[in-house]
Amino acid sequence: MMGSNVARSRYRALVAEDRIEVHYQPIIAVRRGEVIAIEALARLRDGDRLIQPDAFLPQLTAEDREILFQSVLRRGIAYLRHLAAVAPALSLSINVDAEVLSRGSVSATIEAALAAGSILPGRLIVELLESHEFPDLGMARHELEILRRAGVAIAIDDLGVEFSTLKRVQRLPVDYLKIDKAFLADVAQNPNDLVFLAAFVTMAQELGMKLCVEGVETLDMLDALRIMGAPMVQGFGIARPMPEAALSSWLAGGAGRPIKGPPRTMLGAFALHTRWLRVFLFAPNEASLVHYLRRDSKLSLEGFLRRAGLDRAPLGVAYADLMALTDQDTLKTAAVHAAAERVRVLLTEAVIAHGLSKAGTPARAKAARQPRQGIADRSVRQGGGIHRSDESGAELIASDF
Ligand code: G
Ligand code: MN
Repeated sequence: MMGSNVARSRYRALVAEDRIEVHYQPIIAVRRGEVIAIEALARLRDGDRLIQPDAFLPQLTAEDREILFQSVLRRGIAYLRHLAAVAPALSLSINVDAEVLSRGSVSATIEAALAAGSILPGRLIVELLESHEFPDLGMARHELEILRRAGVAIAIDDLGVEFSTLKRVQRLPVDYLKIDKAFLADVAQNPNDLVFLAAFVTMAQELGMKLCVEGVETLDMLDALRIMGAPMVQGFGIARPMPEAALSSWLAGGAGRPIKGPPRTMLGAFALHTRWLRVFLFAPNEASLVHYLRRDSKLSLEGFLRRAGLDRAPLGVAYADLMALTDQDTLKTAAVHAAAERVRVLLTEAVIAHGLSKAGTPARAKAARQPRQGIADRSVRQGGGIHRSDESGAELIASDF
């Protein structure tokens, strides 16, 4: 192990020598099942070793990190140009922290790089990292405003942790939220964590902002997020960050296809019931309640439970009880709520008992246990597996609201 001071000067020297490599991780639009952006992620090359940002970033000064940013930007734009024939509309995400942004030259660097590469500003996303506070908030805001006016999208990265607070969303010129992977990480043990993601989805819709959920590692997570209407996702389950050559062949692997239909996994079923509960809790009047809550509505779990062979299980019985209550002429709200809570508790238990990615066919479960190979490779892009709309008349749940 290198001592920390040795490592620090080594990392700084690598940046100064531009021993920087960029890997790219795809971001997919969930409903279309298509790659719409790639995030540029910096690595440092030291002989055989490829050093990851969590190791080197804390060791660099703001000045080093600005040099790093400039290099990643230049390489990313060159790569977009290289991809022009395969992916002419692909967007590029690059990361910048609050200290670098406060130095006041990021917007000029970006405008020059875009002009030099003939890339439209609308294809660039600047992700503001969670790692630092602003030494000069006025300057940083000024920089962001220039970029926004030019048409560059501004994202809050890793929203919900460290310095990526809701206050930044409220007060900075931001139009894109990237939700930290912490909100998904424990969802197999705590499916109720999806409530936070549902709240972020609603917030982005109401604010007219784009939204990407990070850390999508399994099919279940993708299924649940699709049901919840999350517009974009990123994570090892879709694809790992890759060097240029690997990403180019990954992109050449085929066009995306829409991901549709009812939930395929227990976590997806849980997400659907969470939506049902939101409608129940927030619907403005009884007429709309009855419309949405019924057994034949888009929010119905009946088909899922039947296909999963659970209609006679306690969960299925509890769901039938809930539906019987919604069939009544006058809704008994307290009773409906209690029955819905029981369904939620049983679904929680079922998610925990099944573990992630075991609700599908064996092939599906296997695919999800090997996220390295990528869910999207197999099922989104090539049409096999879990997302194929293999039931005739499948509803496009996610787009109904
Ligand atoms: O949000 P941020 O820019 O920090 O995210 C990018 C980092 O997160 C990269 O270092 C990438 O390797 C990592 N990452 C991307 N997808 C996943 C995932 O699904 N799970 C985990 N644990 N890390 C991921
Ligand atoms: Mn990022």
